[in-house]
Amino acid sequence: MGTNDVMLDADVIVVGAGMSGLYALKVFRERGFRVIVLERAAGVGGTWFWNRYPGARCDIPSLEYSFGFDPELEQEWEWSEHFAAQPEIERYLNHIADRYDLRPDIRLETGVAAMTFDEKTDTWVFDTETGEQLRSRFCVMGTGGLSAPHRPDWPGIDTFAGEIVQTSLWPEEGVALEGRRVGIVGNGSSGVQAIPELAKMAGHLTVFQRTAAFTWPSQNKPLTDKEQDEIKSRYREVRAQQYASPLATANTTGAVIFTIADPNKRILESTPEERETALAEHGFSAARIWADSAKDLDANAMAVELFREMVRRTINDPELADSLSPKDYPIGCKRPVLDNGYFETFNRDDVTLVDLRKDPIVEVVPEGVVTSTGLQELDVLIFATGFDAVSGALTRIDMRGKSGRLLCDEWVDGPRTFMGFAVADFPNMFMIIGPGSVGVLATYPPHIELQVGWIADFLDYLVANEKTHVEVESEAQEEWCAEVEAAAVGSMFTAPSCNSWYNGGNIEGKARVLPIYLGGLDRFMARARDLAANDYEGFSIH
Ligand code: NA7
Repeated sequence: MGTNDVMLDADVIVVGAGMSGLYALKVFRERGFRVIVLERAAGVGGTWFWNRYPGARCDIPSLEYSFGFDPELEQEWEWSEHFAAQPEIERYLNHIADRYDLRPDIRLETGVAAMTFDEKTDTWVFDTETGEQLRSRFCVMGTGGLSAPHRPDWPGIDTFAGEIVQTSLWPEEGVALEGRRVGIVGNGSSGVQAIPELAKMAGHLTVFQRTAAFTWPSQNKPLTDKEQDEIKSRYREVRAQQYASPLATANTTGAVIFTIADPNKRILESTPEERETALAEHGFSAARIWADSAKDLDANAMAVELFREMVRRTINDPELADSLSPKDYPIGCKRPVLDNGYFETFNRDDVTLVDLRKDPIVEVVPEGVVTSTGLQELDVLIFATGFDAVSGALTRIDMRGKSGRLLCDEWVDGPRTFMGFAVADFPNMFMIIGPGSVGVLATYPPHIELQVGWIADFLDYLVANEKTHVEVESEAQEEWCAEVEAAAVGSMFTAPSCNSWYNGGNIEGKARVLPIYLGGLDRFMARARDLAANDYEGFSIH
């Protein structure tokens, strides 16, 4: 069978019905492509389907963490808080699925077990976990950067007689916590959000902490009509700012996630009185108002000390305060964590901290978790232990490109891509916000719009020119990888003491590389547009 007469189930198969997949379906379909979306979950929403643990909330202001492709949608949707909680975002994404009639082309509970590029016909063959086989010309991965859950394999974990849950796989029917002895492992964003809520519900909460966290008060509050109307009255300008900015932000309301540094403040030159005033005015956030702490490790160390001072002032018990004080790694190496009363929770009598650096895990037994000082009896054990981030959702699929090359083998030393869009030897495959792009550093919905638009234009170009094969050249890919590396020099993400999901350091045995381009979304997209204008140079097309 020639390439043109092969039977296709779709022109494009999109993997994932989260924000990326939903928008990709809408756009590709409007461009005339036949599209099928494959989704493992029982509902749409991706991250916002799975992460339904108590306290789950976005850390980007709602009015910016939303799509700008349809002004009517923007005006009709009402956000209730500055930082929307999971149920509200899940409702929003379901609304999008309905409003644009996306559901008929989405197959839920249909995970992708394997995908293989068929070189004879220039098509992708998908084997689903439900036993079906589907074939398409192109595939577009909307699998997300934080969607491959990671759980440590502690000895004896399978013997636990109670319930084990992961924040990132929280059951839709919920988990009974009231009055029970609950343990939680992990204090990144998920743990820090969940801990104050769990403490209110559980009979007793035990927090197992490996690394103390820097967290910043979220300052979340209800959105007033006035605030919302003000942004809505100038939404085009806000979106234009987002699309053109390095982080896809417009600094509308409470955009505190990335930085609140004052360009005129340098902690290395500050007096003790100035630092005291900063603590009085900003509390924990006093540690991140300094411009010099982002690039200078000495300045950063002083800012860390300010944070630790604030922990000492907040926590009643000095030994507990010491355990909760971050050490040995700089501010800014991990993604900022926004909190709602996290530290204060540890002053409660019904909350215990187990500092795993002082008191390591020995094993899990049916009754609970044994550490070096003894048994913590538990009814429920919750893992908020993060993700095999950025590349994990892709490497967990048995994806075979040319000559049967397996993606997870190709990426054993870290992902190698061209701008996160494509991978050499994996023709006709595109990724939305893939490894090697600006990734999670730019606000997802506007960022997704730009990336999907670029991919859709490329697909149009291929069809218009009657091309059935597109593949990035390895030289172009290597040049891009070198550029990503160069852009990361001097950033806190690559500080030797930094272990974070950004750089793979959160998972034992994972290659330590930063597959995120730090040059900003504005520069990234300008580059992508130039490439398109030059007939997609760097790609071999036939
Ligand atoms: P994170 O930020 O990766 O946090 C995971 C937490 O789990 C972190 O405190 C880890 O400690 C801890 N962890 C991981 N493995 C272990 C083991 N084996 N033992 C003890 N503790 C462990 O994931 P989140 O889900 O909280 O947040 C991910 C992103 O989602 C977040 O940045 C936002 O962008 C949204 P560690 O620091 O590695 O020592």
